[in-house]
Amino acid sequence: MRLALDLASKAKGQTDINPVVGCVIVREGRIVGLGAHLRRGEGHAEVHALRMAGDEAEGATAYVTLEPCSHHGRTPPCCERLIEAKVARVVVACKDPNPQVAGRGIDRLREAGISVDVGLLERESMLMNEMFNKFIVTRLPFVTMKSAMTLDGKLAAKTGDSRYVSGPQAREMVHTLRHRHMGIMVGAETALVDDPELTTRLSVPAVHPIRIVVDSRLRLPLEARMLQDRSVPVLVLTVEGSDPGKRAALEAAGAEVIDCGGGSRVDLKIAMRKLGEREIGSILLEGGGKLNGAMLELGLIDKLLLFVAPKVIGGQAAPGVFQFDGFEKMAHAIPFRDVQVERIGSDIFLGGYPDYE
Ligand code: AOF
Ligand code: ZN
Repeated sequence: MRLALDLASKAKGQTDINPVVGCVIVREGRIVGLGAHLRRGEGHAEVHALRMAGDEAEGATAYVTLEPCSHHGRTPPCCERLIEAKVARVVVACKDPNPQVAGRGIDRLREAGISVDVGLLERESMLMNEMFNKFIVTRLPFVTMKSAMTLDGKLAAKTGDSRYVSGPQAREMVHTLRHRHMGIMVGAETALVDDPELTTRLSVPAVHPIRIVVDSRLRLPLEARMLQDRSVPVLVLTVEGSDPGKRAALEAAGAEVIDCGGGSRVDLKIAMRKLGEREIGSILLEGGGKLNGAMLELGLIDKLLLFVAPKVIGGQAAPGVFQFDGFEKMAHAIPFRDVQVERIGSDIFLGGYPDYE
């Protein structure tokens, strides 16, 4: 199962809204088949592993990181393939939360006389697919907020300069994160001040996320760097009735402009729903402070990844990592659970999940 999880983890970021899944088939103490789901619409992990195993699948044990599917999606059901191949036993790490499966795959295998064990390395498998697990049930994107801040919680100096808060190792990790999310989102302010490309730049080829700018007043300049590269879409989220001239110009420059409510500011809940409808299953939120604050206040951030650089920049006007009205009492602060801490180069990495209860 560890090997199956390992295979699955290598495909992170390339399966679209689909989960990453690995499968290892073992017979009489030997591995006879290996597989991973590599791309939405193409073979599931079990199919690849069964093909490799051929006749040796008969009487074998299949280790799968996710419950074999029971539905006809873009590909036929895996549980039927396992039954046809006469596998004797299937070990599953965790159940598939997809309402079209949700235990039916396991039931089907058992009905066919196959012995099924569920729960081996379950936590690892669930964690690996946390984005899929949310999206497939809610149809809303899983939002990971990533930020780099100084010890005094600042994203930039009072002048706006932010190159760089964190060190090179932390910055490299950010590009891996971009590869693993379907969308990347920033506020108009960040787009104006930093003029980011928002592409994935690793030492190896990688997948670029769809770029999303929250821009109520359509302030994104036509010269913005992200508009120069048309190979990756740019979505501009705005409000009904924002400047029609600017809207037409942005569209002519290749951006897609999407209305999210009729207020003075983008309704972020509507925004998440509309992005979900477009099957953007995961979003990396890269600030700035106002957008981070608004997203947190609305309970729209699922996970936080923070790089804390051990330095102080100071400045009343220097932007803080979460800007919102705030709470009256420390007891009302939003706590984070499952907090993980690591050293990344000279920085401190902190991960966790906001608990909005
Ligand atoms: C498996 N093995 O390797 C994967 C599974 O429409 P499709 O064919 O792309 O199927 C997608 C659904 O199948 C997905 O939502 C999830 O429930 C399941 N994924 N199941 O048995 C796999 N990737
Ligand atoms: Zn399947």
